[in-house]
This record gives sequence, structure tokens and C-alpha cells, in this order.
Amino acid sequence: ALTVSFKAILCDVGEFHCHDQQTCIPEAWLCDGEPDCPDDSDETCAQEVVIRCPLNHIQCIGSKKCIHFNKLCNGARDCEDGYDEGVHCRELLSACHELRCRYGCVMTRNGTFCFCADGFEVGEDGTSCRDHDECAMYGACSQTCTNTYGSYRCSCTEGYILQPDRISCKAKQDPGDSRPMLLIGGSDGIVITHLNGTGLQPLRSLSVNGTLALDFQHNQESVCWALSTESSGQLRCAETRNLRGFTREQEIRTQQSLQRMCRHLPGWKGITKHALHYGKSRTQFSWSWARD
Ligand SMILES: [Ca+2]
Ligand SMILES: [Ca+2]
Repeated sequence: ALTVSFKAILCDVGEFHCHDQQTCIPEAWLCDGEPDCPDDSDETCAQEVVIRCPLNHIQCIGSKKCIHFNKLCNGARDCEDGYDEGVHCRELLSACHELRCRYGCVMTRNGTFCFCADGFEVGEDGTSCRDHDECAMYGACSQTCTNTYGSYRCSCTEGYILQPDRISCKAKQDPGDSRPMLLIGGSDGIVITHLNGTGLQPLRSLSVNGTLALDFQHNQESVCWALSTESSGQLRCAETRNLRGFTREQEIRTQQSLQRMCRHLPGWKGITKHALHYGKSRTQFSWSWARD
């Protein structure tokens, strides 16, 4: 099991303190429909949860369910509360007709608008259809995203294989390869462990408040981490040969305040978000896969 030591955590400005008193999450993750605190205290929301439905989907009122536009006014009740069906389906027919949509017309209780085939979005004129750039949305693919006309394609960098979900990538595991390892930036050091928590080894101890973020560059066999201090942050990188200790450690000078920057690095959101799910081990982890 993990033997990192834990300290009481005070959250930063812009963070929410989970009711377990141990985990901090960005305020933006409050009431997003996805539990991030170990005790789910970020999802006990007074107001309605804002759900973002996928393209060509609409949210049923009063539930988290998203249904495809095709299911609106199709004669079958798809929302539990019947939001998708009703007299408006007949009353709005002529309004829809006047829109002269290139592909299809959506009728909701709030009015009508055009929609397009899956993979396409409505153009500026409100009626024509153009390709939807799926790659513009962060997280569409785990590694490389290629937008195509009417669709998109995910691919993986060398050494990784695309998974059956056609989105995620996993490292190829050849018989001679080293086993996957987990790098953990804890409050008092960077440690490495096997995925089952055995073979825990400290790589570097830290005297300041701990790591804000941690990343592993596989092609350079190096680890970079951001440290928080009271007033600013510091980015440091070191080489790790076979993940046995650090060599050639150096500070990377940055112009922007690092504390602010780390919170906005899009590529790191997924990592830290997962880290907080890991919060049952009672610390604020940033972690990164070395050979996922
Ligand atoms: Ca329906
Ligand atoms: Ca596309």
C-alpha cells in the first residue's frame, strides 16, 4: 500500500474544499454532474446541474438524460417527463416548414431550429450544414485527432495501440518491455510505484508545499513537475534513467506565474482530475502514467 505521509490540506483560492476535509477540487468542477470529491460533496447542488449534451442531442427537462433530436416528436416518449412529445409537435410543423432547413428541423417546447446529420453542424445562416470539427473539443481523442468531413479519426503515437473504443491509446506491451509504473507527485515528494502499489520508491523529496502538476516525457525519459510556494510556482525537470532516481535536474524559467498557468494547462486537466478521484488515499495527488 502507499505510505506517503499526509497533512491537513488548505485549499487555494478558486478551489472547493470537499467535505472530507482532505481534498481540493477546482470550483469549475462543482455541480458538473460528475463526482470529483471522494464523498461526492461537490455534487450536492442546490441549483440545476448544467449538462452539456453531445452534438444533435437535447436534455430532457428535470433529468440528466440527453436524447437525440430524432427522438423529438417521433411519437414515442423518450424523456421520462414526456418533454419530447406534446401538442407543440403539431403546432410547430408550419414554423419548421418555413425555416427551410437543409437537413432537419427540431421542434421543442421552446421553439424550432435546424439541425444537421450526425458529424455536421448548422452553418451561420441557420439552415445549411457544414462539417463539425470534433477535434476542436478537448478530449475527443486521447492522443492524435484528425478531423474529416462528416466525422473524425483518433490515432496514437508510435508505441501505442488504439483501443476498441476508437478513442483511447494504450502502450504496446512487448514481452521485453518494462512493466507499467505510476509516478505520484505527493505533498512531500515524488514517488514511483507499480500499478498495484508495490515497490514504492521515493525519487525526489520536496521541501515546499508539494507538486501542483507532474508530467512524464517518455521520449526524453524525463519528469517535469511544478512546485507551489506561497507566492509563486516553480517548474523543474530531471532525467530519469530507467526511472531510478533523477539526474540533470534543472529549473525551467517561465514568464507567467506558474500557479496560475498550471491550472489552465489543458493537457493536465485530465491528469489532475483523475488524481482527485484517487483522493481516497487522503492526499492531493497529481499523477501521470509512465508507459500507460
Ligand atoms: Ca420521442
Ligand atoms: Ca468532422
